[in-house]
Amino acid sequence: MPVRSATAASVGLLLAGAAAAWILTPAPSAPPRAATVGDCSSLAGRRLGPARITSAETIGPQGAWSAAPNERPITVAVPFCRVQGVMEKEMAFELWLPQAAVWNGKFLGAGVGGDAGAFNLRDLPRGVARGYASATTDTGHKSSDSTWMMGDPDRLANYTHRANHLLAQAGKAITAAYYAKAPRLSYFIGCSGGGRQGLKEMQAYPADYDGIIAGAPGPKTPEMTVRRMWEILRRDARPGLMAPADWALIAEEGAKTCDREDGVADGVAEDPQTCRFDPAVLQCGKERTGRCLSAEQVEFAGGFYSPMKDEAGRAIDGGLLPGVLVDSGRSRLAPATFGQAVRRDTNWNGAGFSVAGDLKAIKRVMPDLAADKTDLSAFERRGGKAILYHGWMDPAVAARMMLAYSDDVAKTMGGKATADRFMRLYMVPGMGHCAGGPGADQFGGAGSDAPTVDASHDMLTALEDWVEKGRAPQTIVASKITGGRVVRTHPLCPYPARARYSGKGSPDDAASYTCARG
Ligand SMILES: [Ca+2]
Repeated sequence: MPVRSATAASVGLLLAGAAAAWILTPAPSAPPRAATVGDCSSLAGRRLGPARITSAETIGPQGAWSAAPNERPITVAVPFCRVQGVMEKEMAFELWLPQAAVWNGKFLGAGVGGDAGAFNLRDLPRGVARGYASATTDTGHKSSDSTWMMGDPDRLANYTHRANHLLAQAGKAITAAYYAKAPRLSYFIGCSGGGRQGLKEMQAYPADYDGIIAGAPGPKTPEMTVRRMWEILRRDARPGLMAPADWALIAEEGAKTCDREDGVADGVAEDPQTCRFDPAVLQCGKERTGRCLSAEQVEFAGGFYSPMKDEAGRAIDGGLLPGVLVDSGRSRLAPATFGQAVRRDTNWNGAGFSVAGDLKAIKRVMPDLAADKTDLSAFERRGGKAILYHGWMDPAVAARMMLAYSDDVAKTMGGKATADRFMRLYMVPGMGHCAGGPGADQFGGAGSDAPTVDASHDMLTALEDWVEKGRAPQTIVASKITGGRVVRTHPLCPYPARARYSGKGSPDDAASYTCARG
């Protein structure tokens, strides 16, 4: 089995941290030349599907090549044709085409997280190395533009759903022109906002992709964005009440309690849903000395773990699981959404925000932001297959939202067994948002190959086997990599199964566990 060198897969790019100032080469003035198979430069200037190609150049093998000045360099092992272009007015895209002799005959769309505005430059080289024609879009704005959500309904629609649908059309058309042959199969991969894009493709454009991997997708993104804003305003209203160490204490104690409850103290909880943890046990008093919280802190912090309620007392979400660290990062997407998209105000300071009112408003101005459609019969009828995954310890996209969506799909599609025929969900113990945390977080989801590339370690390979050979994915063994070495393996079980420790062997070895239901 092929073993590849492990990469430290921080998916920072997917979290909208990357500010890729992308400068497109102007379209050449010369008329398009007739294309011949595998002739890269002949693509420049052509219009194919919804795409206008602005640049096409061969990138040769080299040790350190950067797609943009502020992007991390990658090793180019095999040459590829780099196509850059625009769809409609402003949706920029990249399509990387391996040489015809090594093309696997397939197309890969790579999603982008956060508020997009950048390219997924991790899954592009990964796709090319596997022989895929691989494409990504910024969805129509640059992350350097901090006011892109102001007022333009087209931009909001492109971001919420249109850009990736057009990417599938453009990418397939250019791929077909380059190889003189249409791709036989198409796949999509993404996490966070990129996962939401994957769900959206499956729900709204079921003919675009044969296989989809969607990580931490946040089906109910409007509700989730309201929670982020609600959290920010709630914290701002009580400055100085909670130090970072206080939040950490609650998360650590919660995680410790839930870790032990699954029968093996290995640093991660198999299923924190079944775990009971009340932050009140941390209240300073006779029984609790040393690190402890005041009654006021316990009440305040506990509110973040409870379901968020609207002004009429109706629960909008399921709250956070014990052990999750309340996210101290300031989402810029939530204030931009409610300031710019809803109120058309770049200087909005939170005034007038209400859970019920702003939830209604966000659904009005971004009607396609939610990716919670549960009738997936069109996707299923075409033979489409989907693998979803989610970190149990995700502070940004609550795990309960993922479970609820999975259950709702099963209900709509006629039961869990029917849904299992085309969709599997893997909950990842001890993993945060897309990656990171104490758990084993390398399994070939979005961002990088697993250290072992086969169907029982690498999700993209598992999905290929499902689509192409009819072999449904089973247990996937995730790895934890520290200092370039695999230091721990752990089985990911198809939900609702969970890993059970056999009672013997190292808790850090996947072989010491079996997947079981209940
Ligand atoms: Ca445990």
